[in-house]
Amino acid sequence: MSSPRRPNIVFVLTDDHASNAIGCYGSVVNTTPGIDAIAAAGMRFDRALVENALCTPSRAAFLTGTYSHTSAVTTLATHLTNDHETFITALKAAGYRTAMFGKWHLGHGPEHDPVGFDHWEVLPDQGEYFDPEFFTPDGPVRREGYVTDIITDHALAWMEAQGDEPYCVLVWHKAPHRPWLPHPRHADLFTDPIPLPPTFDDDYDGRGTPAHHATMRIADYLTDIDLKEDPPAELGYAERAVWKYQRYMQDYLRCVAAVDEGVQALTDFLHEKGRFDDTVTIYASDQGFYLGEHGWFDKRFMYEESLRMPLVLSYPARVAAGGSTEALVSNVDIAQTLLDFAGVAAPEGMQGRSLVELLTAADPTPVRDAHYYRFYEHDDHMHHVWAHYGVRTDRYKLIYYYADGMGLPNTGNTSYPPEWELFDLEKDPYELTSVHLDPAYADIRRELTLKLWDLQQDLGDSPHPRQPVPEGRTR
Ligand SMILES: [Ca+2]
Repeated sequence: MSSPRRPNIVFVLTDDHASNAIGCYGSVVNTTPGIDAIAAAGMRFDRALVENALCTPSRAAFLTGTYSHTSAVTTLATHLTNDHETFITALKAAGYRTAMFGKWHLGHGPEHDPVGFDHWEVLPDQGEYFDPEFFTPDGPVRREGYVTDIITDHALAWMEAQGDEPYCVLVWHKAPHRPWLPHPRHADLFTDPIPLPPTFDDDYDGRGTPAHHATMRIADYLTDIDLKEDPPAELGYAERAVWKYQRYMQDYLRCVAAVDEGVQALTDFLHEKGRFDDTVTIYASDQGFYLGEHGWFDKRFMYEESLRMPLVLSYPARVAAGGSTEALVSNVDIAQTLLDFAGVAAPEGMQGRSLVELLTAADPTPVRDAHYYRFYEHDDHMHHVWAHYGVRTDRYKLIYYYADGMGLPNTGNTSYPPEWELFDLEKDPYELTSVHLDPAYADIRRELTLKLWDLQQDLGDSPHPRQPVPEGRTR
């Protein structure tokens, strides 16, 4: 008896696409029929969390199946060295055809160029929206057109050329990353007022210094380049903030519209070829994003909007349609999940979990009881978010801002006293009031402090020297 055909893998990753701007996650600001169709044909993950809410480290986590301290890709300035094994190198060694199109952002040159791919064409660093240059093994090429469309079209052409052998293609978009330049064909979308999120006027009362200190407020920190036009002169501060939100969201959502069309084109192609059912199709973003929640744009914080990435996956041959799960899953899990579906052993040292049982079993065992997060870029010159780490369980979140750049690149030198925050997500889903000093939460705080300490030991990370050793543990 011949074994079942190994699945194709089509992995679409976007940059900074928040769940709150995806229809199947309940968006009230836009629709995304292409992405929603993947969820409808498979599984929607409602608690897919990143281990570091920043472009470069998150990409490394997806590829290597490891946390930032293991890959050594902690900030935007630390790039992935290509001696690492990834799910791509493992798939290629197992006979898969492999290709990469789009945003790489893991460094360039002999030590950092993509490895394990039969074909690759990647944007230099952040890349450009219009007439972008791509780096390829044969040198740089400039292509006319809109970046999202070019990435999709080139991926489709490569898929068409693969014939019947199993392949894995990464379609990793730049969009909808700042500065949010949409295609002119979408210029008429989102001209009606876009609803404000409930925490748009957040004044950060109830949180520590870091939320006050960050410079991500839409009202104050979006630039002329972001907004592309000046607010009407007669507007007061509050009205101007709403005007900027509307301007920001229009361009952001128009960029998403092109992404969703590209996703639709990819799944249309798979359906036409009769391959949708035995293809693992994934849509995810490298982290979440603030779409006016807490008054912010951008990411970085361990708060829900940036911690949580959208993640939907279809594979009709093995995964039932229309499912959703609140299991705590992570971007470090994707590498092992894809290898497991392909029947390829994960390289030693990967630190995630395969989600195949969660995706296919009627009564799966829990994936994990707590998620570990760490953000390293301390007080950078643009966003001024403090470095921090923490743990999130089903109900609670503990965050430690150790307030130190630790000499890492792209981090500030200023030093502040460390601070803690603790949130009860059941009672306070918007994370407006830290209960770290509330005596009613003393037991929870103690338990989570131990959980965080133990997770760091288990994963091979080290608590910051400033953090006191919890009772019952040693450094
Ligand atoms: Ca990103």
